[in-house]
Amino acid sequence: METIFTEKHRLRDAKTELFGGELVSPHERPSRAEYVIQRVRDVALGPVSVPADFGLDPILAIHKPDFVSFLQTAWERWQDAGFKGEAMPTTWVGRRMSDKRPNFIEGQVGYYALAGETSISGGTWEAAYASAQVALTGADRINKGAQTVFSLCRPPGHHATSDMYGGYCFLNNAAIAAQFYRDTGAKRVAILDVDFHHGNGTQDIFYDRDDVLFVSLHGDPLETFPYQLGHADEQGSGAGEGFNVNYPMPPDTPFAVWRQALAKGLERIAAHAPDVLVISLGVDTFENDPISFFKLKSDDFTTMGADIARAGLPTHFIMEGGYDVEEIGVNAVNVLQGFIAERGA
Ligand code: Q9C
Ligand code: ZN
Repeated sequence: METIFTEKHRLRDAKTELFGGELVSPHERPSRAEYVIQRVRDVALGPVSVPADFGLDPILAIHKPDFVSFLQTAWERWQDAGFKGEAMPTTWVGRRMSDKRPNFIEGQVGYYALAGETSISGGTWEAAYASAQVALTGADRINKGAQTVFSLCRPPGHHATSDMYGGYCFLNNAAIAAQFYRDTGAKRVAILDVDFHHGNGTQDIFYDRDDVLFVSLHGDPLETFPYQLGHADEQGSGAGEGFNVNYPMPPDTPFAVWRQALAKGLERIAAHAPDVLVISLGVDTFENDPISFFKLKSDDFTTMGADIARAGLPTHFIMEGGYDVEEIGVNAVNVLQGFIAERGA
C-alpha cells in the first residue's frame, strides 16, 4: 500500500489548546504524523510519496470562498490587531444572534469557529492546504487504478464544515477527496468514519445528498465532543434522507460491540454500491487515548482493517485523530496491515 505524506504537516505546530480551562500543549501535535510515518517505514508497508498540487479548486468545491480567505489571512490579521497569543475565539454565534460576518478579526474568529480548543497559529493554513493535497493525491492514485492508498493527512479534517473550523480541523480532507471522486467520474461514494469523534463536518457537508453516503461510529455526542451533532436520528434530509447513518456508542464500549456497529455500517455501504470507499481513519478509539472513552486494543485495529477489506471496494484511508501519540503509529498501521492481510498490498 502506498502512503502519501509531506513534511509540511510540521507547519501546523500551535503552542496552545484550550483544555479544561487551561492553555495546554496541543494533543494534535506534529509528532503524531512522525510516529505514523516511522511505523509505515518500520513495517515496510510500501512506498512513501509526496503529494502533487491540485490547487485550490477542489478545496473550493467543498469550502466557501470567504472561509478559505479567512483561513489564509487569519494569523496575519490577528497579529496586526496587536494580539500577543494565538488566535482563538472569545465570542460565538449564539442562539438567536445575528449571522452577519463581523469585519474585525476577533469577531471573525468567533464567526468561523465551531469550537474553542483549536488555536490558529503561523503556518496553520499552509499545513492544512498541504494536508488536503495529501488527500487529493491519494484520490488521484485510486482514480488511476490503485485498490487502496493511505493519505497520511495532518492536520485532520472531519470536524471542519464548509465554513467552520474546530476540533483540530481546518479543511475537511475526506470530504474534499469524496467530492473530487464525484467530479472525476465516480457516481457514488461512501465515507466510513471510524474516528472516536463524530464527523460532524463531513455529515453536514453531504447531509442533503444521496450520492455520498456518510456512516459514522463514535462516542455518544451527549457525552463527548462535538456534542451538538452525531445522534442516531440524524439520517439525512431531502434527497439525502437515509444517506447519513450514525452509530453513537456509550463510554467504555469494547471492540466486540463496536464491531457489530461496523458490520451494520458495512452492510449499508454495500447496499449503496459505491465506486470508492473513503475511510476517515482515527485511532482515538484506542483504550489508552487521553481524550476518548472507547476500549479498543492494538490488535483490534488489525481486525478492523480486515473487516473493511472484506467490503471488496477500492479503499482510500485518510488519517484523522488519535492522541496516544506513542501508540498511534502501531494502531493506524495495524488497520492498514489488517487490510493488506485480507486483500493484498
Ligand atoms: N475533553 C479529532 O479527533 N475536544 N478531533 C477535546 C477533550 C476536541 C478531536 C476535549 C477533540 C477534537 C480529529
Ligand atoms: Zn477524533
